[in-house]
Amino acid sequence: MDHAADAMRTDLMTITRHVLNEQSKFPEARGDLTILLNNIVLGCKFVCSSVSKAGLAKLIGLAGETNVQGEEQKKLDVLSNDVFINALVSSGRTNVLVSEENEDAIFVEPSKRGRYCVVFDPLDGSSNIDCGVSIGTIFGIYMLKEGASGTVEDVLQPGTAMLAAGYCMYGSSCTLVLSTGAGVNGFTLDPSLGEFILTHPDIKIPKKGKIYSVNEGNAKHWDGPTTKYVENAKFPKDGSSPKSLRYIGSMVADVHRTLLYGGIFMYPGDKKSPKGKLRVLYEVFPMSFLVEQAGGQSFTGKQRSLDLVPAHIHDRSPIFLGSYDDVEEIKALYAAESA
Ligand code: AFP
Repeated sequence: MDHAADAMRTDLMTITRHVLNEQSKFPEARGDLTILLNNIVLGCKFVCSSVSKAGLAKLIGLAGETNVQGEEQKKLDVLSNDVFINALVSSGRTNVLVSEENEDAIFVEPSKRGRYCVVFDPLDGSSNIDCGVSIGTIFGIYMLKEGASGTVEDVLQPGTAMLAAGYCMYGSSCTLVLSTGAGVNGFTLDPSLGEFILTHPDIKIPKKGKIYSVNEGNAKHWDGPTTKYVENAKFPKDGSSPKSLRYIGSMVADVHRTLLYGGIFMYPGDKKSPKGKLRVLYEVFPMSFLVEQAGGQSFTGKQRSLDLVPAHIHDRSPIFLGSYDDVEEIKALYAAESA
């Protein structure tokens, strides 16, 4: 980033301005999605500020612990969940919410209800908080179907029914990546302005990458196609260079790198956990939506990830996402196995 040039820049594309521009392409739009997204952005700013102060404020620790002043402290993931629920409900535009932190779906009270359902993981990768590794919030947005009253069935929809999805990464900078179904854009929080500024317009994932990203500690339990893919990545038979391995263990950070640099991110099913680890509604779907919008692919080992229909709000699925050609390769290995 050219900071000197930045200081001179006077025409800033903030996320609000960007979303309003998108809205203006739909004359029938009432601005509800814009208001909802604004509230999500507010939640992200709040969590970003809490994450960056976590060490200082002693926010880290077990939920219910007390700090040196004897005050009750909330663990960061509990705090983030409260922040997002409040931001979403107070937007007056939501109906059914699903959070990674809540066992059951949340039904917004009638006076505050709107037309949107939001699925989210308020602080994904929270086991990384204590060592300062990037973590993030992931979200996906559905619209209630015509005549729907707001039940759990309204969120048990395939990923193809999602209207918008995004994540906010709390790392060396705070970056929000968003798609409302017309490409993917990345915004970086300018702390001095308190605004997310468009810094990564129209993100396109490279068609083929040089990186694979997976928890290799699980290799003992992998199925044939995953094992073969990783073997080929390390010892390519076509004379190409081996791929690099990068794995942070924080989905937002691993997917963010994959979007920008290309390659493949995998959390496969294995003999111990046939459905893998990652949750369909608020991890697999939003990230698959973004990767497809950026020109990549997302596959479960059996089908396109966005075609899944979850039976329960916390269902899991294997996932292979990233550069188009790299996902083609794993698809071919699964096809060969079932042939
Ligand atoms: P935590 O929230 O428990 O840290 O889990 C993070 C996560 O859901 C996702 O962000 C990572 O991609 C994945 O789990 C890492 O899982 P492994 O630790 O099993 O590799």
